[in-house]
Amino acid sequence: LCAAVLTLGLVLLAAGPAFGAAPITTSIYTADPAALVVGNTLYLYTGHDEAATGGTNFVMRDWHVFSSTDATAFTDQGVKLSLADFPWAGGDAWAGEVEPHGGKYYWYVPVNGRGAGWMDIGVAVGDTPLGPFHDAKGGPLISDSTPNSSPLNIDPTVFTDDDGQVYMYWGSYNGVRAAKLNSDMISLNGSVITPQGVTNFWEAPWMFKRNGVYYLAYSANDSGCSAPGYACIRYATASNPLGPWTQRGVVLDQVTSTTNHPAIIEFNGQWYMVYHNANAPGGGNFRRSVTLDKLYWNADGTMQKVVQTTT
Ligand code: FUB
Repeated sequence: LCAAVLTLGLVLLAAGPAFGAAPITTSIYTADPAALVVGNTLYLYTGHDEAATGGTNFVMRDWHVFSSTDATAFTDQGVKLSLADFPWAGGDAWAGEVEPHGGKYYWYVPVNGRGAGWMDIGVAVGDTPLGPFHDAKGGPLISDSTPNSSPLNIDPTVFTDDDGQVYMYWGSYNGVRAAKLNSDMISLNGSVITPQGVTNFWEAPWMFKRNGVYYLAYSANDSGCSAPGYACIRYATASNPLGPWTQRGVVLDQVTSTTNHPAIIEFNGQWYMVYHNANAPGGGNFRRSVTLDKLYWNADGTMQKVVQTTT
């Protein structure tokens, strides 16, 4: 018996703790993670998939916040922002991101502002990472004069450089856009540009900086990295926050959901790829689950492809 227990212990030790592709929750379906570290806590801001079993479109009305102090066990802090917080918004609580600034937390979200095809970007603000959050502008920060604009105004990622200048990237399908934000965080500083070199861009940009290099990870759906209808996560690097960018390859292969959405962050000395898939029981393309896996760097500043754990 002692030998059996010892063998089992050694096997468990060798396998290490279960980690990764397990969803951060199975109580609800979550998608489109954005990650933020404040103090000793990792916050994940997620969308909330509410499509019925077999549903063929997104049903998304609010956003949740999850917190963790070990990147393994996550606490659902509940609905911290919803469409009801934007009286001018009609639907589609899609992929947002939170950026701290001046002691406040700004939550940028794409919403359907005026009916099908009209995607706008709004911004809410709160005094803590958990809010409470309220509409900071009373209307969209980004909006278009036509429906089904090209690109759609979705999936904002907001990044603050070392000099304090804040940048926002967003877009979908037909390209990525970028602009500087003013220090009020609710208005643009200058014009909207089309950054160069972001090849195969589909949606879901995530911008960050490491060792003086700017990184832009994003969802791509070219045949070089994913099956038709599915997406991989590519990334590019630049020496300037507005580009031009150089394509560096695939950091995450396609997952079990058609869409994917990256958030790359360092927490307690370990880098993570936070993303979503359809692995939760009853999951699907419109019933997704946020998960995370460890991410490792090469000495030359490129990222190793993330291994999607299955435990
Ligand atoms: O969740 C709705 C949309 O699907 C997001 O805006 C995209 O990033 C994709 O995940």
